[in-house]
Amino acid sequence: MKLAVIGDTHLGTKWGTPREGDSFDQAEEALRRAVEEGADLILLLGDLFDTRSPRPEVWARAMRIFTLPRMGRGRMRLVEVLGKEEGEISPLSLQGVPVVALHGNHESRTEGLKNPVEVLEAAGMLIHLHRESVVFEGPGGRVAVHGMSHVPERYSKGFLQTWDPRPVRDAFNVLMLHQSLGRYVFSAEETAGLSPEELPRGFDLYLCGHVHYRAESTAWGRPLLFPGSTERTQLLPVEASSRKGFYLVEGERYRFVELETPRDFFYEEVDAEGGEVSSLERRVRERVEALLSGERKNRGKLPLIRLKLKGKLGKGRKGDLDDISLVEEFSGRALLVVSKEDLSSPQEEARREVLERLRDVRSLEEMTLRLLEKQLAELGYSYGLEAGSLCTLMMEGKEEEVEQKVRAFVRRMVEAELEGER
Ligand SMILES: [Mn+2]
Repeated sequence: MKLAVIGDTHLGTKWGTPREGDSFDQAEEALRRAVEEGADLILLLGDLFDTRSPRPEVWARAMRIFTLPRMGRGRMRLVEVLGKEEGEISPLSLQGVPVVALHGNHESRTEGLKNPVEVLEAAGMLIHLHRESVVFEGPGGRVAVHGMSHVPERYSKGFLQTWDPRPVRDAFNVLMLHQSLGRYVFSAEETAGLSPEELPRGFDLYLCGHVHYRAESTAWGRPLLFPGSTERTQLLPVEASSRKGFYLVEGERYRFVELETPRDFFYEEVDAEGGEVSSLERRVRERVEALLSGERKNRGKLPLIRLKLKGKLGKGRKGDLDDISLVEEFSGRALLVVSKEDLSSPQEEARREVLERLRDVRSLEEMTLRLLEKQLAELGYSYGLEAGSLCTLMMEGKEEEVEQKVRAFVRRMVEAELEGER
């Protein structure tokens, strides 16, 4: 029995740009090749679409792609459904090569509203799982697919625990999720609510979407696979160094099938090295020319080149660097994405310092407190009068109490002065 495992396809991403066809080309290739390779079941790990309400143009292209497995040669029979009402499963989705899918964070909608993956289910294109399981039987035996669609990271552990999926006896058990998992996260800003050690044990294969780069790990001694997205969405260095594709799994064995449709992607960092804007622009041009004349895999599409400019300009402002003209200049030969966030200049540096100092003072209350502390320190008498508590009292509107404290403080101060004179 052969399973095809496809990660986030993000259909419709980059709509209205020269890259708007990419997500469709790659999803189409993945599904078509899964069918051609003889997959008995296709598993989609969520974020099929880039948005929760795709436009009709995206739907039209998506429908043609999801029709492909319906026309494949199917050998699987649905034998059991757990947690799901059988009426939700269209007989059409059991024809050809069945597709079982999760929805991802990009498709999540409020409870009670239909998300686009559920719409595909209603159209008989696939079976949608959210804390539910389906069991199929084919020539190679039984396979039980257990799936939890995306939930906010802080709930993932709890939702998984209350669902409490159990492996089905005498079947090859697959557990699929769309979450960050331990050190496998979508981005550095995200913290996983669940780690691979916290996954329930006893499954033969663990699959996870959401993470956009391909990764392989283990959970309870079994493979834990992250096929990664079929489309490049983040343009990070990790996406430049890894290929896009999907997994074919047969029992204990699995292999990664590389896609041929993705355009080449290069990630380059160019340091200003204290030079002028014109010299940085010249170095950017040289770097792009070198990439364009170098080794390429897909010459049928313009390559995507992300240029991360960094370091400090000797003079001028980074606004002087005309990235729009650069993008234009190469538009017939490459798709350039220029990021200037990590580039700085003497002027911008000074402005950043002021902003940082302002950020230090987090609120008006804090500013008041600082002033009060400073003035008390200048008086040289700190005992009996603590700026923090005075400030709190004032904020709470207890001016009378503040006045009493200050009076008592002044009295003690005067007494101390007199004491000293005696
Ligand atoms: Mn995604």
